[in-house]
Amino acid sequence: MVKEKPNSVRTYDEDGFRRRAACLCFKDASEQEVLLVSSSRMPDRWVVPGGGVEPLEDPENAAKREILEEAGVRGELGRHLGVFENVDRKHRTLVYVFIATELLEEWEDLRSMGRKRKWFSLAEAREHLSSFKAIQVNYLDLLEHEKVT
Ligand code: I7P
Ligand code: MG
Repeated sequence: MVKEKPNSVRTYDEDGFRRRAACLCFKDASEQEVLLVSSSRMPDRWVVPGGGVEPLEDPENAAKREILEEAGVRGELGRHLGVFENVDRKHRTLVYVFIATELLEEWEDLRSMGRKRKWFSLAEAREHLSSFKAIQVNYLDLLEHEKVT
C-alpha cells in the first residue's frame, strides 16, 4: 500500500527532528480501553494514531486532525502526556490523552488505504506495540507512571 498525503508538508524542530503529534485515544475517562490503528505499510500491525505537524499548525490541532484522519474519531483533547523521541527515525512526538465522543463510520484513511481501528485493553495494546513499535510502549509507560506518582 502506497501512502499518499499530497497536501501535507513536513515540519522540523531546531534539532532537525520531524515534528509529530499523537493521541492515546480512550473510550471513556476511565482510560482503560485505548484505540490503535493499523499500520499503513503492515496492515496486520497496530500503532498509536498520529502524524506530522503541519506548518502553522499547533500540535494540539495536529493530534486532533490525525485521530480524525487515521481513525475517524472525534472527541476531547485531554492532558499532554509527554514528548517522545525516536532517534533512529529522527522524529519527536507530542502525545496527548484524548477521550472519544464520536466514532464516524467513514474516515479518510479507511477510504484511502483501508486503515482499521480497534479498541484494546492497556495490556493488549502494550503487547501489540512491543513487537512492532517499541517506542510507543513508552507512551503507556508514562501513563502507568502517572498512577503511582
Ligand atoms: C513512519 C512510519 C509510519 C507512518 C509514519 C511514517 O516512518 O512509516 O508507519 O505512519 O507516518 O513517517 O520512518 O515507513 O507503521 O501509519 O509520521 O511520514 O518516519 O515505517 O507507524 O501514518 O504517522 O516519514 O518512522 O512504514 O503506520 O503512515 O506521518 O513516512 O501520519 O502525517 O503521514 P518513519 P514506515 P506506521 P502512518 P507519520 P513518514 P503522517
Ligand atoms: Mg500517521
